[in-house]
Amino acid sequence: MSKKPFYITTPIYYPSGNPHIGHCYTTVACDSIARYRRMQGYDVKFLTGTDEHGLKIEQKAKEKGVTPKAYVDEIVQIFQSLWKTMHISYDQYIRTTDDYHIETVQHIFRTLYDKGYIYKGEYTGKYCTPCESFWTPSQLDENGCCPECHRPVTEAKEEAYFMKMSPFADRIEKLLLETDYLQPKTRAVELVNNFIKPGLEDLCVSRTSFTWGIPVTFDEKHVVYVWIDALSNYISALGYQNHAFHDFEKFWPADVHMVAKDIMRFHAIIWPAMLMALDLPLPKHLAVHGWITFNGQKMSKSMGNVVDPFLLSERYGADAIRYHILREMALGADSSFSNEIMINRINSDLANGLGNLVSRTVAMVDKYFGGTLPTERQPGAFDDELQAAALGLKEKLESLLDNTQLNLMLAEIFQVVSRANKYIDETAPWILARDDANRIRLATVLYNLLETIRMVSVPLSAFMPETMPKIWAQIGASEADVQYETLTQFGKLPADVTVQKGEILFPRIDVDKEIDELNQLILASAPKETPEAPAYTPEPLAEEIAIDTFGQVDLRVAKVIACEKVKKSKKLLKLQLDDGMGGRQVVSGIAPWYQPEELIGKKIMLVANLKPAKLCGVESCGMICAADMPDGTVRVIFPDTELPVGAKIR
Ligand code: ME8
Repeated sequence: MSKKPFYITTPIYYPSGNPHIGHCYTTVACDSIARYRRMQGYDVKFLTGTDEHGLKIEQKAKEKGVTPKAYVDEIVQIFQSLWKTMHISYDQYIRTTDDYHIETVQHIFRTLYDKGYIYKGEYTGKYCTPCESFWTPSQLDENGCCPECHRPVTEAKEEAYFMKMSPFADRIEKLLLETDYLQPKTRAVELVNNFIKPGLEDLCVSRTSFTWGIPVTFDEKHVVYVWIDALSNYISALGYQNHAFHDFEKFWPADVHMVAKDIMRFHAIIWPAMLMALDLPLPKHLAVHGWITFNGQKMSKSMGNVVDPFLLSERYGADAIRYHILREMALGADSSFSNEIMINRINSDLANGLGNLVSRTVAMVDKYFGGTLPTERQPGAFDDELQAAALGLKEKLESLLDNTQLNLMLAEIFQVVSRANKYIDETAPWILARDDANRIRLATVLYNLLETIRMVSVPLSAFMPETMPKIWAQIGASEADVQYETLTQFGKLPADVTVQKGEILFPRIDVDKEIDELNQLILASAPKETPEAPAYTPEPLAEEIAIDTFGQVDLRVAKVIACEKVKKSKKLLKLQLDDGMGGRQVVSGIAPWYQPEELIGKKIMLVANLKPAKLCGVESCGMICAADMPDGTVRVIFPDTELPVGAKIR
């Protein structure tokens, strides 16, 4: 019987800067789904790639003095190397500069024109260059800026092609409100109210003010609007209207497009309209997740140094990072990233939970039975409960997977891990081992533990593909023992299984030491004041003086690179500052009024020549300026963000 096809896609990312942890989230989530579906026996196609046209790329390339193609080629390599590091098992990597994609886009544009859905007109309106999006005045935010990224928009007026949207409005409204296309559904109402109810406006689908795009074949001064170009990737990759691939019949419609909320509108309205206009079936699901935030803002390229996925996976392993980001994000909600939360989670779930379960179990089989269990069994208390937990997993996971609730899948799996660790405490194998009469019971307990490890490791291999084969080697599981179908069977490992002690899977991390080291690394890699910025040499520190006059105090601008609470203190925050002079640590009594994340990235005023002191045992080299509010609270003084770090305040 031929396998059922399953087609899943990430967005194609802009190669306009290095990939960051936000890109990792979508890609790792899709990878885990793709791996799970493959395990279930689907014929999976997993697509990712890069969206390489548009004004933004053209401008960046110009700034660097290279061609747009040379510019994107370099960044695409970094994306691909990150996906290798993160064990992303994509089946195809599409680049919108690939010939076959260009062929498809040109064909789509022509077809929509021939069908009368695209017409020529004049565009006047607002354009957000970073988002490559046109907006009507009513869609702008309260400051007249882009409603997505809140940056200023520009006035645009030019001859342009438009796509009629109104013929599709009713069908799109039904798609959003009456089907389960959009996951989670809560977002559908918001889209309908904001974009469809006020009247779906025609979409400007070509540009003439720049050239880095796909030319309109019948009017070459126009290039195709980057979103029409980009969205088409999902079908050009299958060979729709091109000669390179022949998978369209097999894989279309897609089973899952996964994106974050910033680009939901394009996938929930424009993409369905394009497909309707082309008379093509619509994708089955659009899974929309929230943002990984840092400092309360969407994690973006500029924060790449604070949360660099290459650095994190080098220190903790790609699987730990994959686990952490998937576990933290609930579909639809944002998830706030912090190194401390990540390290604590690695310690609690992976080192103490899973890692400890495997190493304790294998060590006991080794110690009490020389590595190979005897075949006799003696069931006892707690066995049924453990088995039921392990056997119940498959059904729960499948239903969560259908709703793209990956965080809950991991929560379910780790509940079984906890159950198994509890079973060790309940059955106390070390006590059983004291009396030879308990030998068979002891072997049964250890076998049950090995089986439970096997049964959690199978679904976990979709999420942590590097670690599970190591576990299988340790618990003596063969390839046949870890097939997905075996999840219905408790007792698959051979009765006389032989274990193999192995490396520690997730070494425990010393949180304080690690955070300090990370901060040092972050500080070292922090972009110094941009080289293009006017050169500025901070004045040397003033000599230490008696404290009379204000002028004797050396005040400087500094930037908060990292910040965390001081343990055992309700009042103190510990801040790592870039002061333009090599960096320093300051402790400040502002914890009642500020969350650490709120301060990271901000510039502050620093009393820079204060004698170092210890507060709560933590060294503080300077003081942060703050002022009292009438209500007794305290506000930090944030100077003009354009002031260079190290600037002397007079
Ligand atoms: O929008 N948290 O590309 P893009 C979570 N080229 N996910 C994030 C994220 C964050 N902080 N930041 C980015 C584009 N992402 C277009 C897409 S598709 C036809 C064209 C992820 O490089 C998330 O999936 O700006 C988001 O939707 C995508 O990156 C946008 O990436």
